[in-house]
Amino acid sequence: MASLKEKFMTKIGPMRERVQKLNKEFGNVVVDDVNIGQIIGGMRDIRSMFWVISDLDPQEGIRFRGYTIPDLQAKLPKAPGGSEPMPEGIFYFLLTGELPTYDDCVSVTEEWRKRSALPAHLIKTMEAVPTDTHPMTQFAMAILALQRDSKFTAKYRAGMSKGDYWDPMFEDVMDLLAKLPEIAARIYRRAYKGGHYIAPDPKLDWAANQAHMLGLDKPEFYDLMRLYLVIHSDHEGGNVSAHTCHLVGSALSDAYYSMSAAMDGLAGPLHGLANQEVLRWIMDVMKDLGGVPTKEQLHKYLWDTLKSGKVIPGYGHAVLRKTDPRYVAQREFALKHLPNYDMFRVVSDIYEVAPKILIEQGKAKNPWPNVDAHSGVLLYYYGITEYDIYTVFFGVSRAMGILAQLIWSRALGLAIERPKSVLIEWLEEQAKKAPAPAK
Ligand code: HAX
Repeated sequence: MASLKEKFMTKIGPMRERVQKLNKEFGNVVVDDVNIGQIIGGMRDIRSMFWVISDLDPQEGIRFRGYTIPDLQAKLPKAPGGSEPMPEGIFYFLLTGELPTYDDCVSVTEEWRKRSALPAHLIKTMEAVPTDTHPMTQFAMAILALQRDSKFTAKYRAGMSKGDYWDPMFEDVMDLLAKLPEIAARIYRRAYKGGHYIAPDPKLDWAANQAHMLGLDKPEFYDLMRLYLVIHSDHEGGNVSAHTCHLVGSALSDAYYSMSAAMDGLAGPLHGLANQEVLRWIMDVMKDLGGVPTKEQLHKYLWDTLKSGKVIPGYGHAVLRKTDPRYVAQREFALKHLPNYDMFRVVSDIYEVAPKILIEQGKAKNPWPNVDAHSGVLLYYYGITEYDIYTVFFGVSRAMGILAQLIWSRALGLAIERPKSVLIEWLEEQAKKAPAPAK
């Protein structure tokens, strides 16, 4: 059986050829127009980034290498006794484009286990941070502290050919992914469990070990972690965390710099932090309304949230125009395992009420829930009630996608990113040249 690295090596040559052919022979083909609204409005929908591993359709949602979430649930290998796909499988699949066997997944688990020990300097750094520092800050700092050990940076300094960049990048990515679950668990146990750490269990797969080190040894929760870590792994290239990783990496900053920067973006409330915001908001709803509210009460509460100038967290999306399939996957998990849980009933009722209100308000282009509207309630149910930690788990998962792409970016020799910014005078000049708008 070929190792993941050997398998990946077989994919580099053919992909390089495809990219080089496109660039050389069709580099001048125009594929998109850009208007002033897009330039002012966050570059929305401009097709200007090359991503190898996933694609997001506004109506259908995410496809990982062409596969939907239900496809992956059916086709990716499961851990013994588990019913959700192993994250090791999605990483293998994103990187190589080939569905792994169970043995392939086990070899990734084993590879990560071998690389998982946290260096003493990292532990010292983590212990020096005040425990009430936000978990995402701690997470980004911990990743950055590991930069000291970057193999890419050491090899680059020693002198390395461009064609070889992908190799130490692969090594750094494997080293980093191996360590993320324990870093996340240490942040959690230090902030909320008195610093009583739980050692990893070498018999467990990556996701189950994440659950175990958090202190939640329940097969059902192992499965939730597997599902959670698979579905958050990638969402094409333009979202803030993925784009940040790509942008920073394009300067040949190594995996630690790129990933740490990506986590700073994921920590924004309009992006990954929305999962924490959703839970906080639901707790407020239940506190203010004395338990599970009626739909009439929810209706008023949602309107009050909007009228106070806030967003409804977990709703809307920059690309999606339908309910996020990642929301659906989590809803199905909840219907199977916790159908009568009060907080899940509130989440379900919001799903009935919020889209109608957002449509009536007429501002949000997408009134439907995104991934973050559902993840918190599942974690809360199994005992992770400290919602400030939620985005860290998102980060552990997102690392697999954006770092798989980073390896590809180095393998393909992708260029440093450098879009052209424009001044208001230039935009006004373009506006003057345009035909007068129809009255
Ligand atoms: N509640 C209230 N208003 C909303 C809204 C929501 N959930 N979603 C969008 N809007 C508003 C926007 O704030 C914007 O208002 P202004 O015109 O006053 O600026 C207007 O509707 C148009 O926005 P849009 O074009 O539909 O949405 P954007 O592409 O600009 O933004 C966001 C997409 C996800 C940031 C947005 O929908 C939002 O703020 N949602 C709530 C936060 C959230 O759930 N974020 C997580 C998104 C998924 C993700 O990245 N996860 O990590």
